[in-house]
Amino acid sequence: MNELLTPFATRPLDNSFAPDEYQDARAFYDREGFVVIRGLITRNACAAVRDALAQEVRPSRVPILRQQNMKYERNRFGEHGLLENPIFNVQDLDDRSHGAFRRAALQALTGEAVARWTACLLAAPATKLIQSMFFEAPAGTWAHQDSYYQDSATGLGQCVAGWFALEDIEEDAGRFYVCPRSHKALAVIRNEGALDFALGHDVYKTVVQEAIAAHGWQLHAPALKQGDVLFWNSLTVHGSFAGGGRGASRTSLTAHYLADEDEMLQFHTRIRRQKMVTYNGMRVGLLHDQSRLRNRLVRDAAFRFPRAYALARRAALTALLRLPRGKASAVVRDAG
Ligand SMILES: O=C(O)CCC(=O)C(=O)O
Repeated sequence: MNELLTPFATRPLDNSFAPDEYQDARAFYDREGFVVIRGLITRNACAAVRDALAQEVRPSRVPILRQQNMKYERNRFGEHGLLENPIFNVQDLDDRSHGAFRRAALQALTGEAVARWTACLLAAPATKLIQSMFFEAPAGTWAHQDSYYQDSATGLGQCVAGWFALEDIEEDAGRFYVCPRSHKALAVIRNEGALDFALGHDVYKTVVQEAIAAHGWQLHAPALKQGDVLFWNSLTVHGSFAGGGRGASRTSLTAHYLADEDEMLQFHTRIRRQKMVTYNGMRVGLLHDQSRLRNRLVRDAAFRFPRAYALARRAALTALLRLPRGKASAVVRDAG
């Protein structure tokens, strides 16, 4: 197990709060860069996502955009039968093939209790969901600040994300970790120059590792039970551990939220406007909406010709990230 001992390890309840402890939890979040809210999602809501996964997602052969490589892939199952390629943006899934799963996931991510918490942590009257992911197998996600990929156009650090445990997460299931207080201790590592996403992503990952070592940060991975949500700031360094090899699952969703009137800043470069839908009264941003024929044609081409798609995507990103900053931030694209 690669989880390190942390100052919190002997006081495990210190980082977690009940769903009505707004003031104390907010103060903790501001200071530490994360907070755990216990039992925010109902057991029924967690079960609904797991059931739809079993009945609808698992048997499907439809290619889906994946979190780890931004490629359209069919489901891949490991030796223990867990879904190995995490899903990127559940809200983009096509209702015809994945409607029950999409609805159940959005129900969990946009429910009233969650909306109250994201509003509290962002000190905003209302919030919107701009990005999400779904995991079943351990992912071993590299340490990063979300800000490098997306953040708030109003100000870096004004985006909050949540890790939603849809079952009890065992110690060797590839737990999610944060580096407490890193949101204040570390200057934002910018998505530019030798570190840019198009050509310098691996350099970026190394630089984050070096920052963790240089600061002597502990990787703090709270034990999350079904229904718990860990919220963190877009400047907080975080990632997840590799699994222990026993086949323990980490069925979970993550989601990133902004104040409703804010816009997504992508790659520290451009404001990325999104097509918005409303779910449960919360606005939800789409990026690759699979209900649109045009996006399904792109998906099918990307699936059939993955190398050509990856090259075209990299060329487009390189062009965008190498534009002078002023010009790039003026690039405003409609998406969805
Ligand atoms: O749980 C994981 O493996 C990574 C999640 C994450 O980094 C994110 O949602 O930003």
